[in-house]
Amino acid sequence: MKIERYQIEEHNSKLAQSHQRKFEFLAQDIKGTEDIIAKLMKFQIAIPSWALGTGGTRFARFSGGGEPRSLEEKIEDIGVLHQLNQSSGAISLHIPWDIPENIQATKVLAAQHGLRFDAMNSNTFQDQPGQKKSYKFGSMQHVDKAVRQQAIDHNIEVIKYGVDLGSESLTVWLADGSCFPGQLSFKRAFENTLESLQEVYAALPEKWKIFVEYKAFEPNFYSTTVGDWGQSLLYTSKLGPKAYTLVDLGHHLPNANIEQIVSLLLMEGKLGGFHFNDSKYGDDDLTAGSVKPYQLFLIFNELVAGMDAKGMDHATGLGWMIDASHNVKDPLEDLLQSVEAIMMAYAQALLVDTLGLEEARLANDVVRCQEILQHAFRTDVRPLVAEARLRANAAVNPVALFRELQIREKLIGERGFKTVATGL
Ligand SMILES: [Mn+2]
Repeated sequence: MKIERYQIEEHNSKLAQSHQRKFEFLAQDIKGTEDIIAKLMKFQIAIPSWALGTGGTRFARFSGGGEPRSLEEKIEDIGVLHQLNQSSGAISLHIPWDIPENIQATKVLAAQHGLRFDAMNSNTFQDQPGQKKSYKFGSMQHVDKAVRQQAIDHNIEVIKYGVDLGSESLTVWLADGSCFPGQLSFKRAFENTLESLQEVYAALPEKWKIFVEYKAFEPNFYSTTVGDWGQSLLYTSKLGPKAYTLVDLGHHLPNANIEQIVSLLLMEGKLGGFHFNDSKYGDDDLTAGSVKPYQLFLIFNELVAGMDAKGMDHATGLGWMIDASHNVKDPLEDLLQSVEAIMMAYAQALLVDTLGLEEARLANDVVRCQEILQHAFRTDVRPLVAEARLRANAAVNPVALFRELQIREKLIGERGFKTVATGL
């Protein structure tokens, strides 16, 4: 499924007048509009291969129609998203859910859709068919070296697939932990995990990064072996310069100050990647910006400030990815909404009067600090983000065009009603 260029142009010309009016009105009050638009056009967010189908809850999964049945169809779906917004130019693969059968063909297909391969994701949180040892009691933390070795070997295999595809990073998320007090020694679990990670680290090619993702808890957990940013930072500091902490927005305890975490990790040069989603309670994997858009803006404000302080390129300095699950929405529409919300938070952060904020902070002018931040947050930046899309030959309104072109109906026509994408 590919969108024709004229279809995007027709859509854009219908909206041209109203868009132009809104954009010009907004641009009058913004300093450095062209610079902001250039940054927005460069910023790309990787789409995870597992977010293209309907996700499951702990109890059920209600699959939608026309879901991708293979890695090729997943790449095609992200290609459609990228055509619509020109901001989703990367795919993040999960092994073993998405093992490429023909590496060369997979690379060619991705290139045809303008996509590169972002971080590779390993999986030691499930037992796979034919697997010798079970991860029931953990993987890298396991008391049995043979289980740990299996987890290490798997991660090294994932790196090899990544090398072949042109990826340059590995994300490790472990569901290791315990369900009951006394079940494991915290110290031994940490030491075993560190030793396992060290073996994976040793297998990283030059230029590669390893991201250690943390998560506060699973619903049945008593302890988590990589439970918060402190534990992740401890692992990544001990591992070495290629190891970084990855922040997944949904992996914190309620009310955690994520923007502060982000700021300090950046200060230490240890923030590597980001997983976007939103939640009301914990790890709900909802659409980015759908519940707490102000928090998303505050996080971006710290990201931009921290990256600028270190002279990092916003687009390439960190790994940007969505990690979400779609239970009631069309996954592709949901991903378009997530990308839009991320771009808006980024655009708002670029509007912040950083010099004024710094002055106000040093003068203890708390009111002024709030005025500056909220002025940026309350600016309707949608025309700015749409202008960036327009200039990149994407759609002024991606969700509207997705519906106008009846893309889901066409995918159902091609793939059928009863399709289930691989993943959770
Ligand atoms: Mn994640």
